[in-house]
Amino acid sequence: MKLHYWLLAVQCLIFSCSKRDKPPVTEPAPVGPIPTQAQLDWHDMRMNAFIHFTINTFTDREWGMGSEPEKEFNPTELNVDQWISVLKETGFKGVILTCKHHDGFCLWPSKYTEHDIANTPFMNGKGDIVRLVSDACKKNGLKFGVYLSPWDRNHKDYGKPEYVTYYRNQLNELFDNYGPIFEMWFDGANGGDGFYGGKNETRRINGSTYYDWPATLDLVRSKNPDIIFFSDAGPSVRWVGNEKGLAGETNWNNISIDTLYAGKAGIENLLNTGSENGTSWVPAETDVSIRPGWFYHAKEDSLVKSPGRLFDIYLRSVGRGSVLLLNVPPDRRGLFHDEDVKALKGFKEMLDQEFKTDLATDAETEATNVRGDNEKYSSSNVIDKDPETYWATDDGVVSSQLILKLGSIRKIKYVKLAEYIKLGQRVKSFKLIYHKDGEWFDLAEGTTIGHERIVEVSAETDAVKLVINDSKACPLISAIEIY
Ligand code: FUL
Repeated sequence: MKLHYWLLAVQCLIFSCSKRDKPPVTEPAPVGPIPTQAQLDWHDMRMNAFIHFTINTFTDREWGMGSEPEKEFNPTELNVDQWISVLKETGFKGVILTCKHHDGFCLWPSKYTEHDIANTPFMNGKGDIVRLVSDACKKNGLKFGVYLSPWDRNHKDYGKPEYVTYYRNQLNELFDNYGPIFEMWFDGANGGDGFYGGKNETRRINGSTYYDWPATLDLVRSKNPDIIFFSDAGPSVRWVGNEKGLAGETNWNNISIDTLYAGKAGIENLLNTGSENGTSWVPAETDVSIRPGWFYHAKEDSLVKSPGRLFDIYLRSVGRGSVLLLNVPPDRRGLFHDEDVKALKGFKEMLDQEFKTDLATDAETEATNVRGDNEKYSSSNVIDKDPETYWATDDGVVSSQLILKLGSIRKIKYVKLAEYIKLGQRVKSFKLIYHKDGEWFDLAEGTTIGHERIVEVSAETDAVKLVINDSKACPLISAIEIY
């Protein structure tokens, strides 16, 4: 054999031995509950809009009694395309419409009640706002969702089993005729007093048993298996525990929901933070209104949240791993008011401006531990803009560091972090430090990361280090962006 063949053979032997010495790298095992594909898609929507519109808009109330005459409902310049095109332009991916609020008035002509749009002057009783919104969403590529209040202050049977049948009949109407519907909102509010077919009394129900939710959920799932159910207790997504636009600084997608139900008192803090060892994946949805009230009131025109406040809410909701559900209520004309449109446009400009250039895209990355020393789990996965790749450490390595060298001194304002949540939420505690003139300084610290964590920072630096202090299992980081 010629010499170079010998050399080649020896090289192959060395290569195969070294390969044999290193155990093959395995994919990290999932930890705790993991999201369904429908929940993952919901997380990725980031921003949805709530639309509160009913007779309340015309009577200047937040909660109608259920006795309001249908003729009160009369938007004179209704233009649903204006609502949906403004929402699309300003970055919203889905819309949830109050098809029926607590007062029981229906925005579609329902076979099961007279207290609906068919008995109003609007389009001489021929209008159907659920249809218009669902169509406009389809046309503009937004997803459509429905709010159907379980509490009904108009219905004579509210509190009896007959009403639950009525409620399910209406769900059938909505899901059979107005789909696809991506999210269904079950409001936990049950105030007690109401019109109730003229009885004008207080009716109390047992929130944990009256509605028999499991049967209702089965009914809806038989029509749309991927439906996202919102209620205080999920099962798909949970209430964030307040209406201020504030997700928990610590925000676990995990929570144990067996003892929870919509409207249960005293669980706000638990809903806000979730729990590290919760047994189900039920992420928090952050609902908040652009105005003080949920419905339009002319006296609140000067109180529309400014672009800066909306941006702040974004940081404290989406930036804490939640999805923002921002309510924008149409006015009596049936249009989004100029003040709201102005605020939404300003908010979008701020988002575009603040997150314009990701300074991490060309960074040089290096980690103290890479799973199996394998390229597949390389630190550079955090900057490749591919949500399917991630940096991972070896099993058992729950504290680790990843450095991003920026190449030159840059002024930075935000660091965005993301976990690869398909395999469960893991990080419990992290720190950011930055480099300047040969020294390292503290930048920020936090607890959970989840779908996305936006950390506000302020520094001039040429390198940033993510220090994972603790994690439920080896951390899986899919993205780091620096602005
Ligand atoms: C609450 C309701 O009582 C409010 O009117 C509003 O619909 C809000 C989103 O949920 O529970």
